[in-house]
Amino acid sequence: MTAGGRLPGAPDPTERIVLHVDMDCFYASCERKREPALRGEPVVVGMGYEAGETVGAVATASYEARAHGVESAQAISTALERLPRRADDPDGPSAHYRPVDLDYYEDVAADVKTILHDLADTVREVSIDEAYLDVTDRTAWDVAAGFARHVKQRIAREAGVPASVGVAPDMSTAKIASDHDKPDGLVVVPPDEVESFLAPIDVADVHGVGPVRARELREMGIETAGDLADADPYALIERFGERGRDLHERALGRDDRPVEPRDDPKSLSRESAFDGPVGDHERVREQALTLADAVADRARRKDALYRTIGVKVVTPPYDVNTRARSLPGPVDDPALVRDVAADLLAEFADASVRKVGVRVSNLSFAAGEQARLGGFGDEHAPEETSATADGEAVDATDATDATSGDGQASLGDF
Ligand code: DCP
Ligand code: MG
Repeated sequence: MTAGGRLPGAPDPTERIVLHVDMDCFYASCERKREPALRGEPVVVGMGYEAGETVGAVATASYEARAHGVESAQAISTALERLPRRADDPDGPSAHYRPVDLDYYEDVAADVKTILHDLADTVREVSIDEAYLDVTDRTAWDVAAGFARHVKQRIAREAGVPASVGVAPDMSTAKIASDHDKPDGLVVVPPDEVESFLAPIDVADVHGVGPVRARELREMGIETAGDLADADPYALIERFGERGRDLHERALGRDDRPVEPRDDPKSLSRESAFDGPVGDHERVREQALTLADAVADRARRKDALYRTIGVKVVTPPYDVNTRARSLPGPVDDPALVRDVAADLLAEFADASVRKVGVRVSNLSFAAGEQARLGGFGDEHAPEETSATADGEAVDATDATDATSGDGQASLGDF
């Protein structure tokens, strides 16, 4: 592999192995996890939808429903014309309609992200159902397909939902690869196949090309990524400014962006699942106190103060309950995290519990050293506090935190 036109010292993108994971019809798959009778059936999940009503918009549809022309962002009324409710038309083609239950989907997403953090040191969570992993140190090109299969299998087995995976030397190509053979896709594009893989891809699917730019490119006779790669970069720059140069580079599979975790979490949390529902409140409480200590420790290491302390309790079948208490001002107080968590948990003393979590949120960040004056010594090793990864690899719940960075929709308390 040659270094192309890169500056000396710039990272060689062909040295990296980037994996992109995107869950298949994610909300619908979550509904199937909760309700296995929906497997293999057309499923439509509606935002603002209520049982028996025609209001709302399609958040997602299972692939069986997509085959009938139902798609994301469509009005539920349109979807119902294409695929009536099962109960209304038991004989013809029909679908199961369900309202969005974001708490539950975020819970499943947190399980997925935990697995991803276990599989890679560097994970960039992009949305509730999508992430990039830098797996350069975990695999090699000749066994990358096996690694990707392992990723899919672990997600399926441990989180109970299907994913599509793409592997490529850069983020942009990895994303196109994960989308290339959906659902249940597994596409590996080694460095020497990037150009030929990208060439026939529709120009609208190139990273950074939205519908408007796609139309403009088509007007210029550019239909595919290959056309874009062959286009005169100066003509693209003239038309689109510096962005034109980026597009040209992306079409060639030249995307040097490193996989970087999103920083500045809105909250910090830890959670753990029991093997099965636990009715013994003392056991649940003990687990929550351990999690409280872990969260408080984590906040301290990040020099974070918190104003809100919360718990999450998942009860059968998969009901996600969250409770939180806000404090008068920001604190760094591990004993208080324990006390508040135990107190909030008391409401669930008679419940059987699948999973428990503790969260601190409403974070503010103290200025570096100041927060250390309280006597934290060398046990907070500098490499732990300065590295962006900062142990996130094993923290289940930072997964959801980073998801929250993307939008209000996923900014729930857990
Ligand atoms: N979503 C939404 N409204 C949209 C698009 C998506 O509410 N207009 C939600 C529902 C999706 C989830 O986000 O399940 C993930 O979005 P994706 O674009 O990844 O779509 P899916 O995962 O549903 O399907 P695919 O298999 O194409 O990834
Ligand atoms: Mg998806």
